[in-house]
Formats: sequence, structure tokens, C-alpha cells
Amino acid sequence: MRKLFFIICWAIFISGCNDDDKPGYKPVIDSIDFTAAADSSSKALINTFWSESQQYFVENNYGGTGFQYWPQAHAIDVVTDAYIRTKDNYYKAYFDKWFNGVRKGNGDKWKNNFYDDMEWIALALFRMYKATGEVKYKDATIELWNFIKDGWNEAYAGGGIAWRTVEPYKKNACSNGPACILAARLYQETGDESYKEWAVKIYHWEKVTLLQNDGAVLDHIDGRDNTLTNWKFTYNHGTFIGSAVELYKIFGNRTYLDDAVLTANFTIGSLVTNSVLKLEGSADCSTDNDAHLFKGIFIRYFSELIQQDIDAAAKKRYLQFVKYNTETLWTKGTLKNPLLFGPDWITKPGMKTTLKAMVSACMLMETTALLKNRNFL
Ligand code: 7K2
Repeated sequence: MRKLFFIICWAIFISGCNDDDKPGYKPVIDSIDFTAAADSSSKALINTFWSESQQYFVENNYGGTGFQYWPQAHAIDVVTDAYIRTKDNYYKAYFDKWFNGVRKGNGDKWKNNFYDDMEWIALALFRMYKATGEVKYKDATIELWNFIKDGWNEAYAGGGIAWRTVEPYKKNACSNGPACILAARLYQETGDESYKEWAVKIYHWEKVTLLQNDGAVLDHIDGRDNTLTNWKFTYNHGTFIGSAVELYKIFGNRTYLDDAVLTANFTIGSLVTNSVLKLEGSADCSTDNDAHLFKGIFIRYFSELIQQDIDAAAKKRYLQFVKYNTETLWTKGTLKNPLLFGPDWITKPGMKTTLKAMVSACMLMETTALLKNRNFL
């Protein structure tokens, strides 16, 4: 009898351990308070990088006070994450200041020569609108959308939104994925069919042109001779996943989820170092580097996929991946006093870091707290 009892206990223990034996699974620890970690990360972002006199986030923590448009979007996205999660007016208080400071920093207008930059800002404004109901954020989103859609042309590469106004032939993943997400969200908000048509058109162009059979999303195509540049950055995979998720929400067609899962599998299998999203750009923070922001963008849209009705085993593996990345960042890649993140989630930064590196890691911390709050973790 006693023996039988032990056999049953052993069988239960073994079945509980099973998943950890599969490739891609890592044993995890449960000691981190993800909510507290996200609170301190988002507050450190604000305390270290927000300029109260300029009303925007400065570029680094070692004296660079310059303005760059696109990281502003991702920095306020972290504040929006924190506000949605906590409903704390401390975070909300930054929205209006940011709205004024960023428009001013961009030359007293929202328009910019980079289509991708306008898209990031528009996505951030739209989230601010959804979180607060403040109509001026929505109006600015639509103002930006009207510039963004002018970036589409069929003279080169059969379609797609150009990366920037002066090169109508260069069509990049970073100027199409976010545009599709934006159009799809504006359709869901307004019911205006033209947004839906844009979202579908952009998605299919990106799928046919930049998506590979293994799920990789190539960086761009030059429509003058249709050469593809095969750089594979995490953020481009993230925004393709995000656009597939938005279209799935609209149409309920599982092909979109299948596309997203393929690209998610490619990213977590190939764009990693020991199961942690890899360092993109240089390890050095003494010069600015756009690539330092990429991983957090992937995580934002990857987490949207996790929250859909996908295969249970994939969902479990994805959650494990997010958790392992967060644990690694927090235990190995974080300077705790003062709280700073660098561009490599496996390595502690020195005292110098950039807004882009900081924001990217903060997105991971906020995402993990959100998944925890929603009982996914
Ligand atoms: O070639 C583009 C883009 O396709 C590529 O992924 C990156 C790699 O470089 C340029 S774009 C540089 C930044 C400009 N605007 C905002 C960001 O989306 C973009 O990374 O570094």
C-alpha cells in the first residue's frame, strides 16, 4: 500500500516535470515579484530620462539631451503600459506633457520624413487615447495616418509603404508592419471599411514580399531592382506578428494566427543567444544605436499573440520564453543601484546607457507584469 502511494507520487512528480525536459524549456525560478520589478523599471525610466524642462525623454543618461522622434513613442508606450496596469495618475500625468513636448521637438508638427517613425508615434498616441479617452490623442493619430498612407506606392516592388519620403522605392518591414497594426486598430475603433482594406493590403504585401517560408521577416526590398536585404531584426518579426494578430481579431481567420506562430517560432528559435533575445547593434552604449530598441518591440507584439487562442503547447512555450528572458534580464542584465538596463539582456550595463536600451528592457518588464496580472504567468 505504502509502496503504491510512493509510485503514485512519483508518477505525479514525473508528469509535472515533463515539459522541462523538452528542448526550448528552461527551469525557472519563482522568486521575482514581476509587478514590483515593472514598477521600479518604469519609474527608473522616467526618473532617469524624462526632461521636465523639454517635456520629452532625453537620449542617454550621460549628458545627451537631444531629441529623437521614434524612441519617444516607445518610451511613452512603457508609461501607458504602467498606467493601464496600475491606473496610477502618476503615470497619466506624463501624457499631456509628452503630447506637447514631442510635437514641439519634432518642429511643431507630427509629420516626419520617416514613415516608420510616424507609425510608432501614431500607435503610441492611439494607445494613449484608448487608455484615457482623450480625443486629441485620437485626432493626432488620424492626422498621422493620413500622412502615412501617402507612403504607399505601386511603382516599386508591387506596393508597400516606403521607409521614408525621399526614397519611394525602398520598402521596409519597419514601415509596413506598424502601419498595418495601426490601420487595423483604427478599423476596430471606427468601423470605417477603408482602414480594414488598408490593413489587408499592407499585410498581404509584406507577407508576399518579405516573409520567408521559415517565418523570417526580411528587412527591406529595394524596388529599383527588387533586391532583398536579408537582415533579420527582432522588431520586424514583432510587428509582423502584431499585424497578423490584429487581422485575426477582425476576421477570425486562423491563417493569420498560423502566420504569426511561424514567425514567433522562427524568432525564439533563431534570433536568440541561449534562449534569450540576442544583442542587436553594438554592446557599447557610448554611441546611440537604433537596434537597442528592437527586442522590446518584439516582446510587445509577441505578448499579444500569447493572449490569443493559440495551441496550448505553443502558448506554454512562449510564456516560458518571456519568463526566462525576464528572469535573465533581472538577475544578470540589470544594474540595480541605480536601476539601469543595457542593450544586452545577459550582461549588466555600466553606468552609461541609452534611452533605447532602457526602454526596450522596460517593455519586457511591463509585459511580464501584464501577463502575470492577467494570470497567464
Ligand atoms: O534600414 C532601416 C531599417 O529597415 C532597419 O531595420 C534599420 C536597422 O535601419 C534603418 S531604419 C533606422 C530607424 C529609423 N526610424 C525608426 C526605426 O524604426 C528604425 O530602426 O537599424
